[in-house]
Amino acid sequence: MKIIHTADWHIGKILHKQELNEEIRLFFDWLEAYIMTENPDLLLISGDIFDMANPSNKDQELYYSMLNRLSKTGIETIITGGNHDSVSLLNAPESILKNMKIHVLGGVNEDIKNHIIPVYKDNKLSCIILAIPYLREKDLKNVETADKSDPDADKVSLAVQGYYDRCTALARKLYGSDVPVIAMGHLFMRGSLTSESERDIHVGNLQGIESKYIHPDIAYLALGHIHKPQRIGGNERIRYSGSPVYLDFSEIRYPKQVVIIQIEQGKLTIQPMPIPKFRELLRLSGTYSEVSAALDTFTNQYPLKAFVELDITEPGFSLEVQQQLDDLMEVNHAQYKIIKRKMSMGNKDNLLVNNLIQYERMEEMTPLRMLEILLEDEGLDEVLVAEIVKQYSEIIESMHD
Ligand SMILES: [Mn+2]
Repeated sequence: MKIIHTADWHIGKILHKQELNEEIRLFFDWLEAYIMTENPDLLLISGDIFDMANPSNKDQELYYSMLNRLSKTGIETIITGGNHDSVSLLNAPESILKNMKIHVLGGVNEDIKNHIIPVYKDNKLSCIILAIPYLREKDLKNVETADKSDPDADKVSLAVQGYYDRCTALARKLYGSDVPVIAMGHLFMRGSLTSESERDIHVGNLQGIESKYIHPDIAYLALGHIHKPQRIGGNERIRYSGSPVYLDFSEIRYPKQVVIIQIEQGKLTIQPMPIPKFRELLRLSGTYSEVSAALDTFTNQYPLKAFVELDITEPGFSLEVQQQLDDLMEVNHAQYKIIKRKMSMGNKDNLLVNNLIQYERMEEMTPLRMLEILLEDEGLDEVLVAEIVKQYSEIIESMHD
């Protein structure tokens, strides 16, 4: 049995006013072609299907047409909701998707049996999937916590552990202990390396969940939430597949991938599989002339036009440079598009000018970041700031539910 693990598609994501659906489309083509050649049996998508809880009709069209293509390949698919997803939006087509071998679990179901999916190959039970979506605080309220004796453990970690333990135990009870259990999750694990494109990842759990809380019977934990592909704590069995396309300039240093899990006679082999790069995200910094020289020699090697971020520092204030930069932003170049610019001229004596130039970044700021700046300005104690930010994030998060 062969399984593909992916997550964090973020259909509808907009980066500095630019849609990223073109690269998602190319990823879908690649994924479909891979499935047709390699014939995997199962596809796991661990949350954050859409970037927003209320995706546009166009974004939904992209999603459903992909589900249709997946169904035509014959693969079985399991989709769980992430913190960006609307539970009811994902669940709405549940009954029709079931006929297409697509299971969708947008949120926590009252009957935990619904989160346990046996997967068969040639009429033989091959593995059991614990299809667990993003766990919201309200889902964890009534969970029997696993180990009350550990004084260092935080409540969220214990409740998450309790929930996974309950599902694992029920899976064992229903299907015996001979087949591997594979769990899905949309969690923030302790020790994971984040980028700038995850939104409010620390909600309810600042430290993240330690891998020791993951039940030893879970042979593989297919994670979503963090966009950089990685193992947790050097552990092969706990992995983030990462997002399939670049969602932010902070992600440019690492390659994108899906994870392939093979099960043979109950044994797992885990292998990352690189996804081709569809678009270059290029960060250029230096003086105006250095940056424009770099742009002059730039050659795009990827199917889509490169997106460029400029970070320009000039030794002194110059209207001429300001004008040249404005003109550069307007150029419709065949190889690249400048989608973001930062500029500072001189230093202390031009503080006011710099503030004015930076002002446009305000519109790119999230409300959370503004709150942080405000609190920083107030000179409040760090612990208090963290607590206010956490409570604020929880309120915002509950509004997305
Ligand atoms: Mn995400």
